[in-house]
This record gives sequence, C-alpha cells and structure tokens, in this order.
Amino acid sequence: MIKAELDARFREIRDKVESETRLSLDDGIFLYEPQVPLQAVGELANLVRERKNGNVGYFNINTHLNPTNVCVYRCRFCAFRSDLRDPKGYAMSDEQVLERGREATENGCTEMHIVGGLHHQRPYEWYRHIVEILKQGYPQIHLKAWTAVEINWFEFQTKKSIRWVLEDMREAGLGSMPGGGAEIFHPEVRDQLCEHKANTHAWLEIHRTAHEVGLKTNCTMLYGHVEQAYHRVDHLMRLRELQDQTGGFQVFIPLAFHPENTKLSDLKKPSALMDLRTMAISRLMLDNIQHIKAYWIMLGIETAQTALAYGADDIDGTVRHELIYHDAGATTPQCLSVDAIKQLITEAGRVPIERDTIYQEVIRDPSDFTKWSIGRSLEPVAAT
Ligand code: V47
Repeated sequence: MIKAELDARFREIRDKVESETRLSLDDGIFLYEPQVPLQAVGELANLVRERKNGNVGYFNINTHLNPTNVCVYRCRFCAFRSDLRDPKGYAMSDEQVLERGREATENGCTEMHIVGGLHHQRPYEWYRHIVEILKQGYPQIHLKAWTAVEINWFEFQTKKSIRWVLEDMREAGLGSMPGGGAEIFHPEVRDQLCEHKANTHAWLEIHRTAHEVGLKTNCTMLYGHVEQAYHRVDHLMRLRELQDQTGGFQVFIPLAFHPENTKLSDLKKPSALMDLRTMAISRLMLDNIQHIKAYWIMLGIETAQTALAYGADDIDGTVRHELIYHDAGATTPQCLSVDAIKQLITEAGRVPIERDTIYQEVIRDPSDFTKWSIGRSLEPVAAT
C-alpha cells in the first residue's frame, strides 16, 4: 500500500474510534500492518482506555495455586504439564492446599487464582473438594478457579451439564472463572496447538453459561506462535460477539507465547513491539469489554508499564507461586510487593487502585494491612 492510501485508511479508522463506531475485522487486520506506526495505534488505544477507565491503573493482591501439573492433554505450547509417571508430576494434599490459603491470608491476598492439569486419576470430587476446603478455611478470599478447559473435563467426568458443574462448583465456593484455555479460536491454529482439548464452541458455551448463572469470567488470547494477524482479530471478534450477548466478561488478557521447554521451542518469543501492538488492537476491537490487562509476569515489568499507555488499565496482581510462565522461561520475579506494584503504576503516570477480583475497591485497615473490607464498585470509571 502506498503512503497516501495508508494514511487515508488510518484516518478512516481514527474517525471511527473518535466517533465510537465499532471497528471491523479488516480494520483490525490493517492495524497489524507493520507500516502502520505502532505509536499511532497506541494513541488511538489510549484514547479508548482513558474514555473507559480514566487515568487509573488497577492491581490486586493475589496468589496462584496449581493443585496438579499432571495432565491428560499435551498442548504444544505448554511447559507446565507433566505425564502421570514423570518424576516432575505432582498433586497437592489437602494440607498443602490449606497451607497456601494460610499464606495468602497472611499476605493480605483477596484472590486465589486456581488452575491446573487434568489429572488422569483424580475425580471431579477432588477438584471440588479443593475449592470447598479453601472456602471453608478462608471465606474472605475470592476463588477465581478453573478454566473452561477444566469445566469441560468436569462435564466429561460427571456426565452432567455445564450449568450443573458451574452451579455445583459455586456452591462449593467458586467466585469467578479465569480466562485461560482460549488460546486461538480459529481451527486452522487451534488444531495445531491443542487439537484434543475443549474446542472453540465448548470454550464459548462454558463462558456463556457461566454468565447466564451470574458468574463473571475473564478471557484471554495466546499469541506469538503459529498464528497470523487474521487469526488474532478473528479471535477478538468471537469474544466481542459473545460479550454483546451476555456482558459477562470483565477483562481481556492478551498472553504472549513463551517458547522455552515447550514443543514449539524453535519459535522466537514475540517482541515488545508485537506485545504493545496486540494490547492496543485488543483495546480497539473489544469496545464492549471494560478492562484490558497487561499481565506483568508474562510481559516483563517495563513492557507492562508501557502497555498502560497502549490500551491497558490493569496490571494483574502481586502474584505468588506462578508456574505456567516461569516453567516456560519467564525471567520476571516470582512476586512483587504492594509498594513495588504501586510504584510501577505511578511511574507509568497512572493512579494505582487496589481492586478485588470483580472490580470492587479494596479498603485496607491502616493499622493491619492484612485486614480489609470491600468498598464501592469500580465499574465503570469514566474519564472526566
Ligand atoms: O491457557 C500456557 C497460556 C494460560 C504458555 O484470568 C502460555 O485473570 C505463554 O489464562 N507461553 C493460563 N502462554 C494463564 C491465564 C491467565 C493469566 C493471568 C491472568 C488470568 C486471568 C489468566 O497461559 C493458558 C495458555 O493460554 N500459556 N503456556 C506458554 N508457554
């Protein structure tokens, strides 16, 4: 495309964004063209970000729990999974699970992010029991647990419906669902990455049902491996379509592929430029999802900070015990202190606000940091 055509096409998109007109599949693909300056895409995304979320940078205090890494599936992008008889394989005891709850409470965590492998020999009741004992022991902590891939596995194990599984898990203590397992929806790519696990239809139906029963969920996209721009934008459009129907997604998290120790280790990790472009295009395409998360564990601290000016308004949490990215070669720290996370948001020119999992303000007891209460809902904070 010659420069004049390129400029005219970009102006068309800018007019759409300024007038709050929805972008098309072709618009999204065009914005991935390397000749379209990244900074210009970022400026547009920042406009939307400030319109939707003002000058705020959200974070939470959270911890991860991966009760087992043993998994029946062999996704090519995963460095975390283990075979049943591999010495690396583990499954936690109740004591180990409860110890994590105790540690989370001591650290003032408001959220536990719980996901793991689909263990060949652990029944549905084992997964339910983990949620139940944590909720009984530590009722204040929100349990954001099980991706749609796990829910799909529980359906298979129990021979019950999605709705039954979700309602049963909620009764045990499930608070919301994380966004993992989405990878890339387009079958041309999904079949190359993880042909056996929950397909696109199943992933979307599980999130639809979660929204119908009143559970909030998150959504993700794994990029920077074998996919093309078309597949990424198609993925975003499928999420946008479901959100039009249910409104149940809270936040979108673009996840950059980390190749180390995976079956795709010959690929290069996506560049920071690709990370920022994907962040910005996600913000522009997903006009109906309130938040975009720059997951610092996977992006690195500097890119996550920059992403706060490229469409992101959330940085995830302080995090503890993260394994999925660290097993795949992430060099980010294991966790950040609350002061450090506030500092990185402030340094990026944003105002740090601690949220809980479902975007309510967290008010800390000034005399005891580990005690907290829930304040106002933070949805939505419009620019003034
Ligand atoms: O589904 C696995 C991805 C996801 C690799 O909901 C990999 O708030 C890159 O979903 N390189 C799990 N990515 C993580 C996830 C998540 C993270 C943070 C916040 C939330 C949320 C959700 O990680 C998997 C997969 O898409 N993944 N292996 C890898 N080697």
